[in-house]
Amino acid sequence: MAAGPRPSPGRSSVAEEIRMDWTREQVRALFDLPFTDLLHRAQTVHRAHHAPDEIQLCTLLSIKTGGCPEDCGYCSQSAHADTGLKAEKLMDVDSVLAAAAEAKAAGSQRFCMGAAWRSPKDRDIPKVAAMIQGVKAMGLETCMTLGMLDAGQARALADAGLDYYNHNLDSSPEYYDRVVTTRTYQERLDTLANVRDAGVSVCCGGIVGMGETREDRVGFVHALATLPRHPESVTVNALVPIAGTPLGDMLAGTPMAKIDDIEFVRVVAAARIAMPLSMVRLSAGRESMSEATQALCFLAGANSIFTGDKLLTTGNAGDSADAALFAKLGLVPLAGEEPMRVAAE
Ligand code: SAM
Ligand code: DTB
Ligand code: SF4
Repeated sequence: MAAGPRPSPGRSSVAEEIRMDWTREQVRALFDLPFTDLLHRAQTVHRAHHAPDEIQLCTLLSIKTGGCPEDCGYCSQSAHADTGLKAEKLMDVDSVLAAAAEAKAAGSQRFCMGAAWRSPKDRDIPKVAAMIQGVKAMGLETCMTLGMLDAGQARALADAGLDYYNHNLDSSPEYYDRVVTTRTYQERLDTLANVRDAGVSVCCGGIVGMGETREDRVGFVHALATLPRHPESVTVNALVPIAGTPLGDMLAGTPMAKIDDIEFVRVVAAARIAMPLSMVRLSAGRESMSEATQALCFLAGANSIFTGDKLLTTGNAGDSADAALFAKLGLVPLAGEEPMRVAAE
């Protein structure tokens, strides 16, 4: 194979400052590194900022399931999909707090509450605020993902004490309208800005394996790494293909039905290098990932997972499988602080 000059993947010193000026070429060059070089660099950056054996544990709960007006092509909860999922009303506060208490007892550190909304109605905010206050009072970090927020709604959640808001860019700007047509990339960016301005920490990531190209994966990591401030948490989901969703049906039986494991690890590694202080969460799709692939993701800088046997509507690895994996790999729950949160204090 010809060994010609490669474009530089940016500076390699771990002392480099946190940069929001990554060029797309630099991110592409990271993806193009030989796998062992990429992993070495990601692990070096990781160790400069994070304890390599500590993994943050987060638990998800769907507080309002199904019947969503948006047409996200991957989602079981879209009213446009034909997944047979029954739409439910917003849960009552006590049931949410009971689920949070269970998560806390199982060792979880953050409780993430998701609603299948395009955006919350102002009349929903007091109930959601009560959930935030109750979960926080248990000593859990709180995260909500409720769709688009205007500035006032973001401030109301901040006033209730919300720690994190999850709102994903999901893919590259170019691929986005192949995935969802009922909103724009710019609307996602606007909500992220409202969340930031309200002083709530940002959880933002996306999905790999939706039939996108390598260049879309480059564009996705580049979009995250060039936000005005890196997200404190970055979720990397592998598509869970769901029958009755446009993407689940489009990819079924094709070679793209499952993302290549090594390519998935490359996305994790590129995210780690481009956003050194962020917590990188190995998110949906872990249930069908081998232990070896998950171990490679941890080596590539992933340091957060969703625990428990359910995500929002689909299955997750489960506590006993995770306990066995942690024991095998010598991993422990996060004990130290999250670097970006410390930096902000
Ligand atoms: N409705 C809110 C929104 O879209 O922002 C919050 C909930 S939504 C389910 C949160 C994220 O879950 C999506 O942005 C997407 O990244 C991820 N997700 C949803 N369905 C998925 C699937 N089938 N496979 C992988 N990730 C998925
Ligand atoms: C994120 O990026 N992944 C989580 C969380 N944010 C809300 C959701 C994964 C959902 C997987 C499909 C489901 O369970 O419905
Ligand atoms: Fe609705 Fe969120 Fe699912 Fe899109 S991802 S259909 S906004 S619940």
